Amino acid sequence: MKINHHRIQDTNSKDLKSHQDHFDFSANSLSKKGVDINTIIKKLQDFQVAIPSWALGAGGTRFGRFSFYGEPSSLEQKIEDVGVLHALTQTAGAVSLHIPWDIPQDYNAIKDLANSLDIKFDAVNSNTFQDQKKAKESYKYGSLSNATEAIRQQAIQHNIDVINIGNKLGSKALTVWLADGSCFPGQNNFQTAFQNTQDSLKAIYNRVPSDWKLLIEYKPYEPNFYSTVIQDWGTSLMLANECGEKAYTLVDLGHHLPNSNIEQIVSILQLKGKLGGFHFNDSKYGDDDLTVGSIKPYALFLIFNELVYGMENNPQNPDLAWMIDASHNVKDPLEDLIQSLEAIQEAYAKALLVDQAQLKEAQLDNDVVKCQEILQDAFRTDVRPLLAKARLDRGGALNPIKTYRSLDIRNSLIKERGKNTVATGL
Ligand code: PSV
Ligand code: MN
Ligand code: MN
Repeated sequence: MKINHHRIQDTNSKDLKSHQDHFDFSANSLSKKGVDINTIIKKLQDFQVAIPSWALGAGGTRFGRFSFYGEPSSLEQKIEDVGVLHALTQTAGAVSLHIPWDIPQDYNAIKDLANSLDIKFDAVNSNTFQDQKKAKESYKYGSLSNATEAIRQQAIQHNIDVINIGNKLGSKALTVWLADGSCFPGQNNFQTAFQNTQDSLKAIYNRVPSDWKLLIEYKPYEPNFYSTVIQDWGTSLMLANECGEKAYTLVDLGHHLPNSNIEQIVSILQLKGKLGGFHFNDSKYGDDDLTVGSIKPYALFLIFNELVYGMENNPQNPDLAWMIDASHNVKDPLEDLIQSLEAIQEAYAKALLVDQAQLKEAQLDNDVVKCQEILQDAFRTDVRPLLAKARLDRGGALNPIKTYRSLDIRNSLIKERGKNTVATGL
């Protein structure tokens, strides 16, 4: 399924006049404040977020899964779905694959398809949290941290295989997320588990191509509920430092204990030049993987404020691998991803509005009230007309959800793929 760009333009035409009015109003008021609108629009257009292959089907929970029908059941179909998202939003120009769920059969055909939809291959993700069919060893008690050498070796080899697959597609990063840990006190020796993980990661790192990054993701709990080997950003940073300069920490918004100051974490990692990737989602309680910005939009804005500061002031930190990491049970996954993409762009645009020079001055004056006013003034600005303009100029939809619905895309997918589709995923 491929969206015809003319159909997007047709849908846009009905809303062009009201968009123009809203845009003119925003552009005028922001210009009066000295904001360079065109630079912001260009930055929004350049900001591309990878869609994970596992978010395109209804995710479900361990209690059940309710299909949305017409979900993709092959890698080709997953890439086509990302193509739909990208055509509408113009901000989903990459896909992140999970191996072995997404092993390509025909590399050239997959690359051609992605190319035709203007989609790049972002970080590849390894999977040592599930046992695979025909695997000799089990990861029930851990993978890279396991006390048994043969199990560690199998997990190391899997990561090397993932690098080789990613290399053939043009990926430039390997993301390692480990479920390793323990469920009960005494089950594991913390030091041995950490040391094994460090040694295993180093063995993988030695096989990372020179123009690649190794992204090390952390998470405090789940699926293990007593301890997790790579539990927090400090542990991830220690491991990245041990591995070397191509290794970085990856921050997933859902992987923190309640009330953690994530904006401070990303800020310090950038200062140290060690923030490599970012997984967007939102949560109320834990790793809920909810739609980005649906629960804590102000926190997301504060995080973006630090990311923007880092992108402008920390040349020691590389470009980040941006990805949405969410899975859903009750929404059409494509609609949900459109909402997430919009929330990301919105937080980014608002962070770009923060007057950094004024903020610095207010900080030096210890004018706490003014500091807060500067941030909240940016946060309270309606930037949606800027986002719409950024999309429109690239051929995207003025209102992606509305266009998705008026083009009846889900029903076309159901007609094409049928009802009984099963997407590979969590
Ligand atoms: C784990 O909760 C996680 O967020 C990691 O990023 C994984 O790669 C992803 O989910 C899906 O496996
Ligand atoms: Mn993640
Ligand atoms: Mn997660």
